[in-house]
Amino acid sequence: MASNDTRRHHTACPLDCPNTCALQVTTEGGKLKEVAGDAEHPYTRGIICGKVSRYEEIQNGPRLTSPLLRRGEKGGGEFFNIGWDEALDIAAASLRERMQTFGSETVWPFYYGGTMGMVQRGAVERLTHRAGFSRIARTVCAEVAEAGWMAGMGRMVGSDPQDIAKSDLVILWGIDAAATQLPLMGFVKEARRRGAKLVVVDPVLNRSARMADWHLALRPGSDGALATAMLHVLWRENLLDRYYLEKWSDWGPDLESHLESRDPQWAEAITGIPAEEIRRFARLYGEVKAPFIRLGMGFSRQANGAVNVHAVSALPVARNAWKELGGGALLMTGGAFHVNDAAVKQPGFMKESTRILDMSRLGVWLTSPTLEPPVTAMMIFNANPVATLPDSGLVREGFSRRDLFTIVHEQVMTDTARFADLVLPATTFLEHDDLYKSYGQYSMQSGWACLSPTGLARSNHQVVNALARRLGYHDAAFREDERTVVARLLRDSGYLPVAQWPKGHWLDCRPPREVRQFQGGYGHRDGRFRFAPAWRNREMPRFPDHWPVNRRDNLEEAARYPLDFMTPPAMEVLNTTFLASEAACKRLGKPLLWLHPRDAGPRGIVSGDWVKVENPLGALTMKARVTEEVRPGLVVCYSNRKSEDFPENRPLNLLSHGDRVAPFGGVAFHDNRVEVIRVESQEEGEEP
Ligand SMILES: Nc1nc2c(c(=O)[nH]1)N[C@H]1C(S)=C(S)[C@@H](COP(=O)(O)OP(=O)(O)OC[C@H]3O[C@@H](n4cnc5c(=O)[nH]c(N)nc54)[C@H](O)[C@@H]3O)O[C@H]1N2
Ligand SMILES: Nc1nc2c(c(=O)[nH]1)N[C@H]1C(S)=C(S)[C@@H](COP(=O)(O)OP(=O)(O)OC[C@H]3O[C@@H](n4cnc5c(=O)[nH]c(N)nc54)[C@H](O)[C@@H]3O)O[C@H]1N2
Ligand code: SF4
Ligand SMILES: [Mo]
Repeated sequence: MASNDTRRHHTACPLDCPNTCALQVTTEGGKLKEVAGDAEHPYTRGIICGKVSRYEEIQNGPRLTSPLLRRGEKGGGEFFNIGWDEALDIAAASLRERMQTFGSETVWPFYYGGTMGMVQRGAVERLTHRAGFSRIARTVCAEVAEAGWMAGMGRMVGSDPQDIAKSDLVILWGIDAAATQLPLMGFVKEARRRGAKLVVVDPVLNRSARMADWHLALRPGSDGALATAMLHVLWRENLLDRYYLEKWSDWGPDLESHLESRDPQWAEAITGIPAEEIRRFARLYGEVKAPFIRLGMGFSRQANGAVNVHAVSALPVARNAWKELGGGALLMTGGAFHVNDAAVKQPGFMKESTRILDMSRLGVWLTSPTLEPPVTAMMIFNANPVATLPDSGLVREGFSRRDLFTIVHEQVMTDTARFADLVLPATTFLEHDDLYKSYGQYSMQSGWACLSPTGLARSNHQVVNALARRLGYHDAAFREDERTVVARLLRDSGYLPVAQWPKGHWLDCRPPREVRQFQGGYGHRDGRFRFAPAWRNREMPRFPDHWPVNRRDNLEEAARYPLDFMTPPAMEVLNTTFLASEAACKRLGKPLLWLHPRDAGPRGIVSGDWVKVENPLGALTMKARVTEEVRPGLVVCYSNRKSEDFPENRPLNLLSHGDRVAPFGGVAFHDNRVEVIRVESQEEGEEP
């Protein structure tokens, strides 16, 4: 690619974002020139976010270009360059030594969402299976929302997001689509041009709520109460589809007697929304033709999140909102892709079942005196756990352990890479091949490399294969290239090879309308939606309800730490991806604590003051932004953040507790409690 020519390439956005946008990339003389949305893709329609349209800030930005070996203290971030051969020798020797002393499970490969490409993301699993390393339960993001949706529906599909354009009532529920799902908003705007109303259910007057016709600013963690009271109204006012419920659900007299007491008055006390407003919302929902609820994962990040997601998912069922195109609901689309990724992960390599460690409890595992065998080596791909996991004080303590050998494969220097013994430079999606499904729309896409690797960067796939061979595993699976794996994965899954896809770079995987809109029943064996889910956890309420298990329901803690604290995603970054770019950080600005005048006043806080935000896990100092955009009693700091952003040199998740969320684990990132105290200025306070 040495010539000076301009070329256009198709690929897909690899980031952990439901849109998985189809991209058109222009390169010139072997350099990235432009990243734009593909106008021909029916969901992307040429619209992508500002983060990725400025991808050159990462691609040509502060990239890691060579393997690095730690020089100073753990976490000090001092390294020197070494070659790949030496790096792989050191890695293999360190792993082997620990495996001999403690057994193979002492090694814990860890990965999450840096790239969502199926070949790169899951690559390390085949080595995990082959070597008998500890496995990972990937719970940090979708676990709770998935549990809530699957409990009732039994299948992870939903209405096509493109059909939002045909809806007459769009409800964004616990999702800040205007910040996190820009392409989706195109369809919302189209619906509104045709007369649809937009309702946002969110404790914060977020970007989406500012555009809405109606904003229901409920208390965090009270969505179950709101949805249950809506069911009450639909039932009492004969807005149910009785025929549909009879055929495709377990609706019955027990549920009706449960709903009896769950009226809007009851929900007002829990949600903080006036009963009359709840009644009006339920009627509107029951009376329009094609209401579409886009459920976000935002509202699942609460201790009672699964119960709340289930309760909201019951609404389209109750009135059969699925009947018309443009109606229904969507959480995620993952169930539409029947992928067999054995070619990537090689589950057959696992001789004996090895233990599975929950990623969200990484801090606990690394500091546990009793875990047997202890984790003494980690290999981290696609993730920045020091910043993104809860209880980050404990995570940091774990990574500081002298006896822990940590390998981090990264594109840029991060909070986590700083704690590595060995840092390996990673390619970007423009430099490696992969195949992408999506969790927010229904197409599969291919993405081939269009640039040469930067410096000595290598892909996840290549690093895994090279390391496997150094460890003495000579299976054919550790010799194949990425395209071969893509081809095999497609064949094993029953999909056409990429070269035969009718639309070129993407494949329409949309399930038929009666499947995605549940006109032929739900995913459970009896085909019925479950208003009474078979929750594994017996303490969970039998029917849609309010489940008071959140931080504020622990009265002792709630009294000492009187404010709810949430850390929803910021528009300018994607988790911590882009935080390595100075320009992106500038756009993001310094961390701000949003608090309501009613909470600021008694604490003597005005906008621009320095405040200390504290709870039993720690304290972080940031500036205050006094605003009515948050509810009284709620404070918010947009995420995610690196340690450097705070004078304490600790990441935002210092303040996030890591308690497991029912029923299967996951993190209640938006369910924390804090107290806020004004502190003397550390520098001239300017108005944020
Ligand atoms: N407080 C708070 N914390 C949160 C959340 C929140 O809302 N609030 N959200 C949570 C959610 S939803 C999620 S999904 C997690 C995300 O947590 P993580 O998955 O840890 O996400 P990122 O911080 O984006 O880290 C991804 C890293 O992978 C690197 N990377 C990208 N591509 C590649 C590649 O091809 N190879 C390799 N080796 N590395 C690559 C990037 O440079 C980046 O540093 O964070 C969670 N943390
Ligand atoms: N710009 C940007 N885009 C992103 C990300 C990012 O970090 N930045 N992260 C990506 C990732 S990994 C994911 S998983 C998705 C997540 O994206 P979504 O599924 O869209 O969810 P969020 O946007 O995280 O939802 C955040 C909203 O939930 C609200 N919320 C919090 N608690 C509650 C509650 O109890 N009830 C209700 N009703 N609302 C509540 C918050 O106020 C906030 O407005 O976004 C992806 N896209
Ligand atoms: S909106 Fe999401 S999928 Fe689309 S380009 Fe931006 S980060 Fe990627
Ligand atoms: Mo996520």
